[in-house]
Amino acid sequence: TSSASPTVSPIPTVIPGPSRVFEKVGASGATTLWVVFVIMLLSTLAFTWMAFKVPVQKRIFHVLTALITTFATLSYFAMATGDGVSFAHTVIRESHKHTGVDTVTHVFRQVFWARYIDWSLTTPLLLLDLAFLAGMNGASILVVVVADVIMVLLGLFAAFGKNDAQKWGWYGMACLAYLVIVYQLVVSGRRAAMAKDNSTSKLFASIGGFTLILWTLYPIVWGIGDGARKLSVDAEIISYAVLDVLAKPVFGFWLLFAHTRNVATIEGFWSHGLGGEGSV
Ligand code: RET
Repeated sequence: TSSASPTVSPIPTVIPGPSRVFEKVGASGATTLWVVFVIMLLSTLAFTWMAFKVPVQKRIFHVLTALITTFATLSYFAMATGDGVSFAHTVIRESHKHTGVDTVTHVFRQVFWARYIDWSLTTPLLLLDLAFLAGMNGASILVVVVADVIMVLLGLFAAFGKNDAQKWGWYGMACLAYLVIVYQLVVSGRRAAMAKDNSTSKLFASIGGFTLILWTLYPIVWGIGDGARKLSVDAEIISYAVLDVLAKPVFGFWLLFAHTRNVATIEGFWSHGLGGEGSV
């Protein structure tokens, strides 16, 4: 008796309420975080061991580099165990002209804020590595380090932006801060390095170039991941993992081996009776 009658227009019994979407870490992301934790830990041990092999006056690059991977080890431990992460909440409203129904979707995406704490401490230390290698002046070092801290903190605000205007507003300002860093390295850094010996200026050119290429990939990953939400949380974790391993341990081993070799060459040069002081 209650079967559908053709004269009664169908009324939806459930009016769709706001829907919720959760974007969070999966198995591949979790494994990646643990793998990078182990890589950072082993690198820290290696850098610390290398530091003890050189006299204390020549340890500055070893100490900087070991500190960088120490912070990364701690941050990856936090992320791998589910610490240092929160959900960023954004509301997406869509109006569907054909149905006249507006839909509201609440998107909750995991943001690993531990990364930003890590970057706010480690990227200044990476810049100090480059600045000391080049022999940059104090004013330039101050500018590059402060611009870097501003960049990372604005990136953190952008990641938790409530709407597109906020998110991309912070992102744009962070990119300007990044341009200040690029300028300082390419102009002040290179000028300072050119005034040093040939092998140091060559090393600065190659390791500085490597740094600029890698660092430029971070805002790109951010833009596709946290920004446009086109990358899954796992894909984002894996992308940053590759970049982090290149920017910290690989950068560190390269710098320490190349610089130690340079110092040895220069000292050999001076000790062969050509006079002067081979201070590097
Ligand atoms: C953010 C988003 C906002 C715009 C810009 C960014 C740049 C980040 C960079 C990070 C570098 C990290 C490194 C980590 C080492 O392990 C914050 C992603 C410009 C350059 C080198």
